Amino acid sequence: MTASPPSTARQAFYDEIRKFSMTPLWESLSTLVPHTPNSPCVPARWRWDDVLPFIEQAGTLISAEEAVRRVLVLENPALPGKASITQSLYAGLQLILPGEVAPAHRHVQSALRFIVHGRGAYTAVDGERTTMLPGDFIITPGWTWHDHGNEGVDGQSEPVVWLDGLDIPMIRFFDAGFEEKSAALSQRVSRPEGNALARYGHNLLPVDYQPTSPTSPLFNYPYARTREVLERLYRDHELDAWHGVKLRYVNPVTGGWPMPTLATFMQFLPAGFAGKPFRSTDGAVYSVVEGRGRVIVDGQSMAFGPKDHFVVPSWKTFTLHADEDAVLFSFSDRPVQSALNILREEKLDA
Ligand code: 1HN
Repeated sequence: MTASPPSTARQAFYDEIRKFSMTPLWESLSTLVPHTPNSPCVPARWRWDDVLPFIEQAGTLISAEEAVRRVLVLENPALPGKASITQSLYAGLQLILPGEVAPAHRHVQSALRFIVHGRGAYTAVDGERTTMLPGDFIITPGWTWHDHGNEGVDGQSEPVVWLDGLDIPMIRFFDAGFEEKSAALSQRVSRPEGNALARYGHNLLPVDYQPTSPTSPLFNYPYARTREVLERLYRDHELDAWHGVKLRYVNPVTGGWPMPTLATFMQFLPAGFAGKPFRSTDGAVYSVVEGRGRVIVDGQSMAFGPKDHFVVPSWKTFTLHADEDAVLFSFSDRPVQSALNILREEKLDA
């Protein structure tokens, strides 16, 4: 890849033009325009058993209110200091303890929440609260007011941990980030819980409904429903040799992705599943909901179990294997790559 070092005359020339903020393209052309994608990111896994004690410790060191968001960022080991799990994606694990509030704010970045552990926290988005239950996929659209709290459910209160997925690196890339803090700690509730699900979650829409944003107005996709569909389709033999039973979440208004920048998926791998190799240009972050198995990325095997997280970088060939019935949530930057017409994927047969 790298050619021989430049001659003394050329190097002197490069040093000279450097002072005028110029650089020779021919020394970096093959890196700038790679023959095939060559992600600097590495496959990585965060075991729940390793992570949980640190999350608990963070809970003793700082409150949700002081932290604003008490999150341990999942950083790609090859991108230290970048708060990125891939070049385009941010992921973190957020903790909210019973009685705590994470104050209201809004920002251009879109966020997804995937509930990993505990029941009874809520998130409020633009005046509507939704209770978070494990396996729920919840959306905070860009520039919507949001705050979180933990008041418990069914008289029980426990620490709640969720995966945050955001498009932070993309927004940073475009230098397009804005943020605003609310004067109120928690926003005023203006609609009853379940209103969005009633309006948008039943293959019906209010007759005069006009979308006001590209993001799905359905902001909680409950796990109970998702799980039932996976089970049903598995019974109906809809198993893909690469993906098992894999579904994409949709915006019910458009049939497109629920979020403009992030794609989300849920898949079921039956016990004994040994997937065929797959690669795509959208690297993906996985949250394991149920079951144990392995992901093998470029020959590197990573075992996974419930509440573990792992990342598969762009264009790395990988296979999924399940020792037990397994359910995996994942997200990627697929909507952006599709919009730019650069998405490529390959189901390999080897
Ligand atoms: C944010 O607003 C949340 O609202 C979580 O819970 C993680 C990471 C970076 C910037 C904003 C939240 C975030 C974030």
